[in-house]
Amino acid sequence: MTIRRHLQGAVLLLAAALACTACDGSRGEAEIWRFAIEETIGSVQWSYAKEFEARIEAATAASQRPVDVQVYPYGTLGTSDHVTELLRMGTVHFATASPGHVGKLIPEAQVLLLHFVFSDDAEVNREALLDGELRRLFSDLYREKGFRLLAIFQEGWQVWTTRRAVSSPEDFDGLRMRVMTSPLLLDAYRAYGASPTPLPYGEVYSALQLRMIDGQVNPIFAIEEMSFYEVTDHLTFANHLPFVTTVATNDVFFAGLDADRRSLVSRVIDDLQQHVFEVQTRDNRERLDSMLERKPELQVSRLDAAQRQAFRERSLAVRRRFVERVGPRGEIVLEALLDAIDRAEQRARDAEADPGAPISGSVGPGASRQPDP
Ligand code: 6CS
Repeated sequence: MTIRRHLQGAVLLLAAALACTACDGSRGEAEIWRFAIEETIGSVQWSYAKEFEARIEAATAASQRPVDVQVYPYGTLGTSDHVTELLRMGTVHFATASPGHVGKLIPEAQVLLLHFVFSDDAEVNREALLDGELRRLFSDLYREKGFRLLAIFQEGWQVWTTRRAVSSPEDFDGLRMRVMTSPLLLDAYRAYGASPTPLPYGEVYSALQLRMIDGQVNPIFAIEEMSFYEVTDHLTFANHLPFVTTVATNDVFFAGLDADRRSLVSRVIDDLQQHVFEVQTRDNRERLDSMLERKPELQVSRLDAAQRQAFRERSLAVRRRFVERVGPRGEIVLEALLDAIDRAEQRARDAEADPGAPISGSVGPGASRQPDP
């Protein structure tokens, strides 16, 4: 089915849903906000969107026009690309937009796909993704495409899930690795000698089962709920990249809300940062255990410093490739990300050295710029 036909179908589906809502007297006055996510029911994005729904609906329940947030999980409106297009058209009002897919439309967002740029410490990365300058740059890029950026957050370490063991770049030689559809991911895996294959999320399981691909990469919670572990044998933590997503709203829709509703959205989104960090930490831990219970023969390995260094060295050329592909604005966002990580690492070091000291914002070149991981 073409994207256009699929979108027409999705728009008809939404129109029908809206008509039914209007038929329901108790809901006739409700203002519908549609939130589409790129993951299935039970995922990290699902928890995020459902919490958004609960908080927005509770806050507006007593008002003249309560808000009814409707969450559309992955598949109900098509692939990630379809969801992005529906957000652009204003058919959905809120959506998650992962750089692994939205990087086709906003090439600079692919900076969040570069390997071995982030800290090894998830708390540091959380801080860095809240950095004001980084977010200002991203906000401008999103505005150019008709979106308003609301949040950037991580969902856990990307973990390689493969049929054969991969502890060195040589092990990737010729390996058909499924990647999300942003072009930079082709460079990222070619640098290791792999043969990257872009596919939508919904096609990964059957591609692994049919041996059209040899591996894929995703956080643990996704590997569990999409059952990728059933059709692979090795899980490898290289901690080369956290899975990062963004949340956006349609700019025209958002500008049309009254000031109270806009600040309610901002408040809820800010509060959800902590919520989603806790959800992803818990889900990634618990689901590794549950996968191992179901498939004890699964081989789980964590690369050591020397093994990571071999991958890191290969990955450095991809930073240059990113700037070549994206141009001067790519260089600016890369610098901003590296600076944000440096600052967050410095603050973490200061806090460790003197736990009682006030948090400083001092900056210095940190591990993200150094040749050693
Ligand atoms: O691999 C993917 O395509 C998807 N993975 C996750 C964890 N979220 C959304 C994304 O589209």
